[in-house]
Formats: sequence, structure tokens, C-alpha cells
Amino acid sequence: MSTRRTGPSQRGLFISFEGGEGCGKTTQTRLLLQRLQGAGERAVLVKEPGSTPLGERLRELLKGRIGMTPTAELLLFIAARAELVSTVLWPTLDQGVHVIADRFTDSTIAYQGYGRKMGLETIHDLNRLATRGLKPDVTFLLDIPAEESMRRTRSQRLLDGADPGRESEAGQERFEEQPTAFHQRLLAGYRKLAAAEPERFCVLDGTQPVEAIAGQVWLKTGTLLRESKRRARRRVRTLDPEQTARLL
Ligand code: ATM
Repeated sequence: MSTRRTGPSQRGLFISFEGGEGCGKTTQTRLLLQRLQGAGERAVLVKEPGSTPLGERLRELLKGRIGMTPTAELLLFIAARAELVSTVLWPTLDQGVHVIADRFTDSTIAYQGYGRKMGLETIHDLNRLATRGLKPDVTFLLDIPAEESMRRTRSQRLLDGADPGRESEAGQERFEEQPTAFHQRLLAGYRKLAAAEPERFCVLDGTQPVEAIAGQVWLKTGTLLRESKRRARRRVRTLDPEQTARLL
């Protein structure tokens, strides 16, 4: 099946953010959205799982009280992704709108693959099925030590008013209450992914101040934007008159 439907006009950039709990990616996605829009670019933010009617229902299930096997959990994340890619991501990018994703395929490899120790080959195959060839142009990995991730999550829950002595809900237990070893495997998994694809990953020290991280994210995004505009201009120059007429 052909996946790319873009013509010679400029496709939007697809930018994903990854990392463990409390790494600050949600803050960074919002800051980047503001910055892109402030620069006159069209951009949207999506969150995985979520950002479609089906994805939001699946998010409720995945973060709710219901128990589930690791296989069922994996398939629900993949189902949410398949829906998001087909109904939102490809159509949006094809219109030249940039998409910022709070988690994407690497989360499944890190959490279900390295964290839950499920088969990496199977996860890669399922990711391919769900994404139909879509890959981020850049993935920002906000790297924080596993202990710091767990500390930040605990203080956030206290701020949110959760009673630390109370039994946590199944959805919270699913990831946030996993032992330190799970978070260490998760982080090691992310670092392996980044080392395997250095041209896509931009690894940032997530313990830096928010503004410093935002500055590094903006620097890299600006470079990609300029490259993407240059490529689009080159494509237009190489069109024959018939193709140009079809675009007008
Ligand atoms: P947040 O991104 O809102 O934190 O929630 C999504 C949770 O789902 C997150 N962990 N917690 N808590 C990571 C987890 N997750 C997976 O395990 N696999 C996936 O493929 C995705 C997209 C998320």
C-alpha cells in the first residue's frame, strides 16, 4: 500500500517527544507548539494514546482501573496509534501542517519491549502495521535518570492531592508504580534506540532548566524547518510546466 500522498508541496514536519514519566515532555511539546505558531507556522499537538475519539476511549481503559494482560495492553496502544495515524497524522501532514506528538512508536518499544520484556520483533511489526511507514523527522528524547523520574512522579502525585498511603489505581500501578528496575530498563531501552538512529534522535538532558531544553528543541526544529523549505523550493523548480499547472 502506498503511504505517501504528498505532492511536490511542502509536507509538515513530524516531531515526536519521548522519555520516562516526569521527564518534562508535555511541557516541551506545548512550548514548541507556541513557538511554531508564533513564527507563523501551522502546527498541532497530539498525545498518545489519544487525540481521536477511539484513542481517548482507549486512553481511559489504559489509564483506568481495569486489569489487562501485557499482550492486551500492547494491542490497545497499537490500535490507538493505527487510528491516529490514518485519521489525523497523514492527513494533517499532507496539508503542510506540522505535528508534534507527545509519544509515538518508541514508547511502545521502550515500555512494552524493554520495560515489559515483550518481543521486540513483534512490536516492530505491529508498529509498522499501525504507522503505514510514517516516521518522525526528529525525536526529542528527554533523558532523566530513572530515580529522578520516579521522584518527580511521586511529587506530582502529591501535588495532585493523591494520598501516598492509599492503594493506587490499576492504571497508575501499570507504569508509575513499577519497580525501579522497570524504569531503568525503560531508560536503557530509550538510549539504545537513540544510539541506533542518531540521525533521527536528538537526546537532551532532561534535568536542565525548562527554558534551556526549549532553546535546544527550537534550535534543532529551526534547522529542520529551513531544510524542509529548501527541499520544497527545489522540488518546485524541477517541475515541468504540466506539473506546475496541475498545482495551480
Ligand atoms: P502519559 O504519556 O500521559 O504519561 O501516559 C501514557 C502512559 O502510557 C505512559 N506511562 N505512564 N504512566 C507511557 C504509556 N505508554 C506505553 O506503555 N506504551 C505506548 O505505546 C504509549 C504511547 C504509552
